[in-house]
Amino acid sequence: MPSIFTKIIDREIPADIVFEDDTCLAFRDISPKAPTHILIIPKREIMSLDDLNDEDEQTVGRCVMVAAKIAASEGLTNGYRLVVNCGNDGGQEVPHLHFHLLGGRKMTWPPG
Ligand code: DGP
Repeated sequence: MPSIFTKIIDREIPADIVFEDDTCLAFRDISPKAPTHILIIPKREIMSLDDLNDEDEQTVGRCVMVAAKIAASEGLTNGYRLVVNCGNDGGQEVPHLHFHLLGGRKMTWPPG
């Protein structure tokens, strides 16, 4: 199902894109929660972790690899956090699977 992220993939709305390949797109979060806050999304319209099927394994793996590469290119040598919110209790607002790459400050645990 198309969401606002489909519009970003299709360049119908602007975003600060930091990486793109055939599988993934990465862009800066519009409301950053850390000095570096980048969203990595699959181009395929997968609503959430709960909607993955076996064919998505490589896609999800690619997104995680891309997140680690971006963390390096953003200079997050002191560590970072990769987060996926899933469903209501998980705090997911946009119904298109996305990985939050957060860095540039010390993270707290447990998350709120
Ligand atoms: P989540 O709560 O996990 O669904 O996070 C959705 C994130 O998406 C949230 O941190 C804000 C971000 N976001 C929502 N709309 C836009 C947008 O139009 N552009 C960008 N760059 N980020 C967006």
